[in-house]
Amino acid sequence: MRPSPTTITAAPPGHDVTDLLPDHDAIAEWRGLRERLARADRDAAAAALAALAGGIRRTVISTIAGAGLGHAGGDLSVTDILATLYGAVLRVDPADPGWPDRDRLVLSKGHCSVALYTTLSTCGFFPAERLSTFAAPMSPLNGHPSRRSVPGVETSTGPLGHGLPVGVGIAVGLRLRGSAARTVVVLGDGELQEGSNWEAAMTAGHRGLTSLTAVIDRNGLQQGARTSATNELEPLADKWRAFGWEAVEVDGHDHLALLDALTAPHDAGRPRCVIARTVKGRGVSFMEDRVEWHHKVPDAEQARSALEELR
Ligand SMILES: Cc1ncc(C[n+]2csc(CCOP(=O)(O)OP(=O)(O)O)c2C)c(N)n1
Repeated sequence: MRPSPTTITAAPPGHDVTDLLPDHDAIAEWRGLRERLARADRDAAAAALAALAGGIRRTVISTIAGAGLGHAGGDLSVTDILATLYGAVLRVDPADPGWPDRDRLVLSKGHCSVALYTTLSTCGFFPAERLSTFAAPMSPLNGHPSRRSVPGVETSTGPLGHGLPVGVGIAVGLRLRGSAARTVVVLGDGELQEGSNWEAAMTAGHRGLTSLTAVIDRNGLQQGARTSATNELEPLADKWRAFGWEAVEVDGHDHLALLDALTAPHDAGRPRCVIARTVKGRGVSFMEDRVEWHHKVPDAEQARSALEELR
């Protein structure tokens, strides 16, 4: 059994609390992928992004099973969104995570940190071996991401409803500095029931933040219930449009549809909302669209079976 955090006085061996160093081999591999994607035809690009997402999904399952903690359902629904963004869209440099003109990604549904950590380590922001320390005492890889301890994490998140307001502030700040960098905020659909999102959406529309994109992981489930049972969100696209945004709906597991939605030029003066229709637990049949997998942890046999399906 893991000791309670209050009994820990020093970092256990192997759990370094200092900054994580970039993984140069993984960075080189990721750069190669970006170059191949830039030259690839659409079929080849789709296959490369599917392979990237498949690897992330498998690591998500083994990381959660190993830690005995995590949010498998939401991690698996957001994986294709993160894989497309980091594989082909965001201008970031894992060797220089603080590059001032980098694009910013805010994972507002911070409970899905394992999907983010796995994606970041796959791009070389830090070595993948460190994922095995996820949620262990003194590990920088907390259950919710911290911008102070993990390279590539732009905003500490976990309390739902904060990512978009912070993302609006980031986008305004970048614009004031004359930077062309984009800000992308990935939100859960259940999270949209927090009113702060709509204040932020109103501000972004009013200010015409064309450098801001919100991506909604529209899996229809939240913790313990369907979003529609708790507080109906539809007509969701119309709501964003009414706040001065352009809104598009795509299949959130179709990498090319995501790529198109995330790279098309914005309408003049409007932020964009991409409503990505997803399946919670995507890729693992016994997790798909099952509310209990919001934060249930697979036992050894379930993890084996999930990994088998994800091969
Ligand atoms: C302000 C706040 N209230 C409650 C929670 C607890 N909580 C964590 S995840 C979650 C459900 C989120 O649903 P959704 O945004 O749809 O995420 P997904 O289904 O994609 O995992 C809740 C209520 C929280 N993290 N923050």
